[in-house]
Amino acid sequence: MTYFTDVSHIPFEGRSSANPLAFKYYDETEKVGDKTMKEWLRYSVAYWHTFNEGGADPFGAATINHKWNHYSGIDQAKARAEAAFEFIDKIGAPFFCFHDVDVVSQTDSLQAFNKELDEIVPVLHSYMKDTNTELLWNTANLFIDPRFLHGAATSSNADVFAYSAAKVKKQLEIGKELGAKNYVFWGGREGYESLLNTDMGFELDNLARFYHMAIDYAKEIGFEGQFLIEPKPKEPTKHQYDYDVASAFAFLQKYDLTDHFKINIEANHATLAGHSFEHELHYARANNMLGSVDANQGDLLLGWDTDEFPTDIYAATLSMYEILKNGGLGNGGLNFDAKVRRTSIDPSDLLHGHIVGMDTFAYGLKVAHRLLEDRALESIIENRYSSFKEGIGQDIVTNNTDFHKLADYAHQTEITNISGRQEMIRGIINQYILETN
Ligand code: XUL
Ligand code: CO
Repeated sequence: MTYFTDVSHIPFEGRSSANPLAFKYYDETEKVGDKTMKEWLRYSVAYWHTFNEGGADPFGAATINHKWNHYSGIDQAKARAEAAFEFIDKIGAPFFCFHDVDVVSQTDSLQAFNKELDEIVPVLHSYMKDTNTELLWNTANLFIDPRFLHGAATSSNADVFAYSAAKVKKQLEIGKELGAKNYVFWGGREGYESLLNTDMGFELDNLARFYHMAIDYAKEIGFEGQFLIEPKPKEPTKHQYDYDVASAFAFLQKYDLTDHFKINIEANHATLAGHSFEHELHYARANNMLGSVDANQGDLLLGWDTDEFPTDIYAATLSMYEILKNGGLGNGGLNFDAKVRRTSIDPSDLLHGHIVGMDTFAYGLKVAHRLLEDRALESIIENRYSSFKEGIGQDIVTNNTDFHKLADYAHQTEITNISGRQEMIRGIINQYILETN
């Protein structure tokens, strides 16, 4: 069956095109520096939001009723996979991502669930081959099942810890089979609702034990994907342990896990943590922890994770700037962890959401590349720190001084500061955004 009947594929038509079902900026073959857009951006379609989502919100039922969701059991899983790969092929994304419960229906027994997975995985594999699509990451959903009421790997119930391990074990096996580039841990229930009944230190020790066992198992079966932690400060849990990049990094350092993990940064999670997207990317890059990106945007007027498709060219420019400074995303990619609004009820709205997201980051990539090539910001930053290039500054960075020498120096020196030039920089960025072709 064909579900997306409007087009056979989304072409690149350039900035003057008036065709809403065409890319204006994303030309997958266009070279930006030494790589093509396709290679830099590594776009991925999120199975859950694109094919399972019905548009329900805390106050209203589902509004979106796509034809591929009119089935049940394994027929449902197969119809959804058929629609998914028709879409992925037409939009031209090289990757996709899924949770276990996205590709088959949640069932109460682990045995029945795994049996359905065993049935759908070869179907996914064959579509992947036919459409030349790769798996950016898969993950076990450790938050939706009522069993996870106290958490998963941080549950106060050891049986739930074991159940969580069984779910991750299965996904690592599937990841290996499908050649997953990464495995994501997002700990929606790994946190606490009340400190009054919580032993945080114990829960964090258990979380680390869980991750070490996952690493051991991956090694045992030859799973070669990169492990990723996806921070989020809250929602659904009041306080999530992987609050932001900084707290995830501190956790990984404490438990000797930095060699095995990188971070998957989601824009809307950064917003909820009170950070900008580029802050989180910069923090990860500075610590060699930037792994992958969930590309979306939030709404500053709403206090929850609205998971909108990214349309903000300014934010996309600054985030692509960080990604280029990082030399790209390695095994990672830009995964559209984004959903259309509940009023966008047609299959074609899914195409429009991805088109605008892919065009936004393609444009951001071009602007960021020009900024870097011209050293437009780099030369300002270099100048700002120039006092460390010679004299006392050089002594500091080469470890050739101490508090005695610094104090002697300070007593004899009149300090003169230079301007930070923020307004000028904002003007330069605007100019680059407006004048990129
Ligand atoms: C939830 C979220 C998840 C993770 C994967 O906010 O972002 O979909 O990306 O579990
Ligand atoms: Co996400």
